[in-house]
Amino acid sequence: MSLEAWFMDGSEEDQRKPHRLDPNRPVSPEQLRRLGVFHWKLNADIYEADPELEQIRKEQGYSYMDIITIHRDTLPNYEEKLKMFFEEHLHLDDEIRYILDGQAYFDVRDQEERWIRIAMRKGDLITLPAGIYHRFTMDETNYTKAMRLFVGEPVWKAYNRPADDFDIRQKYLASLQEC
Ligand code: KMT
Ligand code: NI
Repeated sequence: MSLEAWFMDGSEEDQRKPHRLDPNRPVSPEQLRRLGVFHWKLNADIYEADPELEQIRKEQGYSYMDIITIHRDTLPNYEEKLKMFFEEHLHLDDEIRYILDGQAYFDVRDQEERWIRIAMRKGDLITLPAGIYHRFTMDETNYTKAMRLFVGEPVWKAYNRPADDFDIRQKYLASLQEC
């Protein structure tokens, strides 16, 4: 199963709603790959002893991992954090997330600055490249449990847009030109 993604409408309505265009304009896995977004579908029921996950971590060098449960009752400063996650930002490293339970959305900007919404469901492992503008939101179910992976010691620092002067941003833009 591939990821389901679509171009967003421009409405300011509740960020947790799907925000599909009418008619819906799907975005293919190929289009996402061109933006540097990669995906694996895994069996989240066996994440604690999954050889497939182990192999990906080894191959990609994802040495660090922790688990975050995003729900009003489990995450301190829930509202404040959700607000931060939904600010358009970038990181200096890849953002790697594996949905163990529940669901949520990642939004990424394409090469023409359009928002693409990616539906993350149980079993989806995604990597967003360093330097891509993106944001995160819960959907209407308001619950997700995710594994956070990182190459080496994690750096959570987010740079809100505009962050165009960073080398990583310029490097990312250059990587788009190559395809
Ligand atoms: C980010 O950087 O946007 C996040 O870490 C989102 C929450 S983790 C599923
Ligand atoms: Ni992020």
